[in-house]
Amino acid sequence: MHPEPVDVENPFQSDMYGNILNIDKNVISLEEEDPIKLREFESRILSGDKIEAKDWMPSLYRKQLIRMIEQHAHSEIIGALPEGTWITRAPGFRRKLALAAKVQDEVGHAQLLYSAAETLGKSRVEMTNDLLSGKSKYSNVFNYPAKTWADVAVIGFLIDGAAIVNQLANSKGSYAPYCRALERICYEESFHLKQGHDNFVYLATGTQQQRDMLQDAVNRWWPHVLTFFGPPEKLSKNSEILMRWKVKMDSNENMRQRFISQYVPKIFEVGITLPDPNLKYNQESGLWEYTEPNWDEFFEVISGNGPCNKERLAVRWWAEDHGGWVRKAISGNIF
Ligand code: FAQ
Repeated sequence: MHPEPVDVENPFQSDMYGNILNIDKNVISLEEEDPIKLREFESRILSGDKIEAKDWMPSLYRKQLIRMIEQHAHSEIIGALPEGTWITRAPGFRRKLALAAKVQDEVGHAQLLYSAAETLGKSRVEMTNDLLSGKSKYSNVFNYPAKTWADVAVIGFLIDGAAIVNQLANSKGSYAPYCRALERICYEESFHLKQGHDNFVYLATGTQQQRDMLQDAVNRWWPHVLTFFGPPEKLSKNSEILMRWKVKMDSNENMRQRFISQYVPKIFEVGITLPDPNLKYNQESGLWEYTEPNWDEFFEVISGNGPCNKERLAVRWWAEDHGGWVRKAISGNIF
């Protein structure tokens, strides 16, 4: 039985900007916004200016940013879990140290991102509640199991690689607190990528058993890696407004193409294949052709019905349950 969601009056609720709002109720359409303020806001964005937390912004910009940054923060926390289960079983002391440090970094990224989202008026407690209740999403890829040590190599190389493609682009975006967090995160992700690449190449150039294990992990993860960037345009309901406001700096498909161009050659270079007979570079269009991932499965997974959704949230509930006394003790409210 799950405990009640934490109390939103909890003293750890952020009020550092004094603007805790009922975000959903306060969202108005663009037509209802003050047209002069809206025009000024959009021309600032167009000129490459950054928006700070206390600047005027349309309520929809605020809502969209909270949704996206919060989802990103949850992804870092939940993303630590598949790899985290391998810390105790890492092959050797150095691999164990590197993995433990990487997993800690991911949790630190969540901390940075929750802080960035808090600047927009949603408290950490509300975000935690929304993760626990299943209301908020997190990256679909972390709802699949890390079955072998090779999965850790694939996550470190390909998922971190995908994350860098997305985050490097978006760190040039319009909302300053998010961009500052992303810049810092990208430095650390680049190191994770080196760790993942080293692990990947080591297995790819190892014994037949190691190569087979890696190939199996790549076969299982490849379709999910492609979905990491989100659905194609026709299914992407948020992209248009987010690109107009330079929160997302490119479309989901362009980010996916960029990733494929950078990483497919690196995978082939070490003799690993990809489980897609249609994957090829089209010289004429300058784009990669590939088998469309199963978007029905993707939407099922992000609706809470993936292979590991329940298991992942159960860990968060456990942490909530067992960490409550620490929050109470720090707040002085121990009874
Ligand atoms: N997973 O309209 P769009 C990491 C949802 S960081 C789950 O295109 P949007 C580090 C979307 O929310 C992990 N849901 O959505 C690490 C929307 O539903 P909603 C993640 C997804 O927001 C590495 C619906 O589909 N990175 O991995 C996904 O414009 C290794 C329609 O889609 C970020 O969060 C998905 N993949 O574009 C950690 C970066 N894609 O909310 C540990 C910031 C879409 O309207 C180990 N986020 N949906 O009900 C973004 O750039 C964007 O949010 C996208 C999605 C590109 C992910």
